[in-house]
Amino acid sequence: MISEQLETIKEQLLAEINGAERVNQIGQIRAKAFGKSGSISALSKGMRDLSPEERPKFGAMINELKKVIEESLSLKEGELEEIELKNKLESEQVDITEPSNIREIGALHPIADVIDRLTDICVDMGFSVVEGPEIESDYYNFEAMNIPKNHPSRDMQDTFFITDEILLRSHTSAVQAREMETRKPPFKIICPGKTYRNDSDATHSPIFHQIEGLVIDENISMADLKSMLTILMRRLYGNDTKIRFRPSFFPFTEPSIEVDVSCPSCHGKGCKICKGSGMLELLGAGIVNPKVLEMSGIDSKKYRGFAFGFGLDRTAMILNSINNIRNFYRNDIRFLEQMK
Ligand code: FA5
Repeated sequence: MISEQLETIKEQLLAEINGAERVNQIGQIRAKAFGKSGSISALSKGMRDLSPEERPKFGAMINELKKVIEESLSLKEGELEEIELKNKLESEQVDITEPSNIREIGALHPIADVIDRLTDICVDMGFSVVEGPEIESDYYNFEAMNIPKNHPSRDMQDTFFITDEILLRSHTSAVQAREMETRKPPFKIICPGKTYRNDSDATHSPIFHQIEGLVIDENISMADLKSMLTILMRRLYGNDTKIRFRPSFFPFTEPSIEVDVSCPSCHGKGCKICKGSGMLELLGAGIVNPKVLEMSGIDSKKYRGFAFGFGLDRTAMILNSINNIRNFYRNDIRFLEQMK
């Protein structure tokens, strides 16, 4: 009786194992055979009803059955695992000949790039970075810079006035007085930002960018200013660029200088861009006028200072050999793409 039962269970289990199509079915068949209420476990329990003489014989038959079923399960499991792996590899295959999605790489706008470069060089030299308002009062833009109302030097900068007292700042020098009023010397600051003037040609734009530098300390001299500017220009343009210091005039510095560098378009030979001179004016600078120090509450007997104002658009033109300043403001993607 038990032997018939055993044979039936064996056939059923083997048929199920043969018919299995997925690895997880093998687990289910294993539980069905060897689990607590599994068919082979039930046979083992049935041994209790046999006589002591019959038990060893059927015990050996059950062990043989267990062995056969376990071997078939393992064999089938191996086969199914192999098939599943093969199917998975085939379905997940990557076609390396497919064209890839090329991601566009952006680039900084040349002026933003110049601001970053100059700021990094100045920060290396110990300057702190400050900001000031673009909509400025007449006082900070002109009066505190020793340019009183109706003074002819106001004509040097064709300014956009909003009211009699409020204007779009025409230079970042407006930040000087704001900082001198609040800081205690010695200090070194730079202020990069937008500036506005009623100007427009190949090297002048109504909106442009400057970076203002101001150093206030004891015993400051023209030699400090010239050596600092030389180091700065060399780090920015490399050692080959020609640099020219010229005497100049600004009401807020005395003495004053202007600094020119060789023209990017003709490399010093003279062309339309540089109006035949071979050089482009890049910045104004000088020793801070003692009157400006006093107006901002700094003791001009104890402290001196130097200041400089770089034109950043011109700097970007020279670095990228661009011959028309308007290109920076046209937002032409083809122009910007060349900057990568
Ligand atoms: C000034 O603006 C002074 N505040 C600079 C200064 C600062 C002098 C501190 C002394 C001490 P200037 O007007 O020369 O100076 O302008 C400085 C630079 O700004 C110029 O050399 C030029 O590179 C740039 N610049 C002036 N106007 C324009 C414009 N319309 N478009 C583009 N760049 C300009």
